[in-house]
Amino acid sequence: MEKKQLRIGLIGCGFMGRTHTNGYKRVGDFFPALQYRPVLQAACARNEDSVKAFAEQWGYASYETDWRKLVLRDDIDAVDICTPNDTHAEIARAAAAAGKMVLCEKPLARDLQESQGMVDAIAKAGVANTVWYNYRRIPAVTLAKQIIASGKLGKIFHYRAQFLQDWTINANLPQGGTGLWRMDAAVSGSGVLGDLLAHCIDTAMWLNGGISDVNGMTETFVKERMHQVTGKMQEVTIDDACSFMCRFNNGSLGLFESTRYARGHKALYTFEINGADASIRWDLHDLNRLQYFDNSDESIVRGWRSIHVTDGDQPYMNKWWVPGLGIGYEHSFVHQVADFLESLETGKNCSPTFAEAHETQKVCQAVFDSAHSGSWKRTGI
Ligand code: SOE
Repeated sequence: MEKKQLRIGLIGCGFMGRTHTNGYKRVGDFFPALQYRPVLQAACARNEDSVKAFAEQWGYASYETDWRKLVLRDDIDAVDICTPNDTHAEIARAAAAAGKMVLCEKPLARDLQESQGMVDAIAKAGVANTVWYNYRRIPAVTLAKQIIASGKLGKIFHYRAQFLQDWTINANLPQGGTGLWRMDAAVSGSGVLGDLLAHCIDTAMWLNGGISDVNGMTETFVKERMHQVTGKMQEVTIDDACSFMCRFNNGSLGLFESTRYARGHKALYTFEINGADASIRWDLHDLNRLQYFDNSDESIVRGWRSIHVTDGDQPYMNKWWVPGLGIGYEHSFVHQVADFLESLETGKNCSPTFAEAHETQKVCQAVFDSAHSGSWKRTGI
């Protein structure tokens, strides 16, 4: 069958540029029934040498050094934004106005005002859109969603999540500039709140519904760092650590923690949900497994089951190898591409849309406001 082309214009050729491109390249081989096929039409970054090298290495047909030119090109159907957070809003608005589909890396924006503008621009243009909260599409996490939706957990009491890293403990690590823009709040909007907790919040609201009230705290452990761009010692304005407690609309209580100061942890995302009848637990370092406790099991064998989510009946797994053989982090991006392409066939949204990611932004904003005021804040969700 002749495939319909989806010509991709990728902006930003760093870590996320690679994960997304790998998704575009792999999807056709592993999801052959899809009607659409991504075409690597153009890559874009400011530095000509590096974008040229990236385009050659990954197989893009052309490259640009100015994103404004890229979003206006007639031979681009979808713009994929993999740039630092301070550019997401402007690029997304321009791409939508040019009638392009828009895929955007998380977090959607630096703050609520920016993300609202993006949601409005997308709605006005009526273009297909999605935000890369990739962890939803790890099969064990998608299975958790299915188990919860089936009602097996019963009434939910608790939701607990952590995202722990340790890469900024060294006080001599500079801030700002290439590779370190996540350390500069002017560019990133926030520290671990937008970078790590946003993932936890996205998964949590997908699994357990809206978060209504939050009470948060933040800390910046290293107060000054050399800024790579200015060459000067400057105040650090990101949150190095951020935790919050919250209430969900379904009556359950939540506890969330993220930090870049948990020595020994490189990227440990975990969550646990406790219901009246069953509990679920997941750990990124053992991503093919879902831990499941079902209180209705016969008492002599009752205990935590460790489900190896690699069977063809389980989400996405009939597309990969044979039961028992695991997959990895990169597959979550392949799955998101597959779901986006499928959404173009069905006309249904590919979740999370910009509007859904804006809800995550509302929680982040409320946590930020709470941490700065020392009081509970409503999210408005
Ligand atoms: C930061 O270190 C980071 O790469 C985040 O930006 C990603 O979103 C997260 O998935 C892993 O950690």
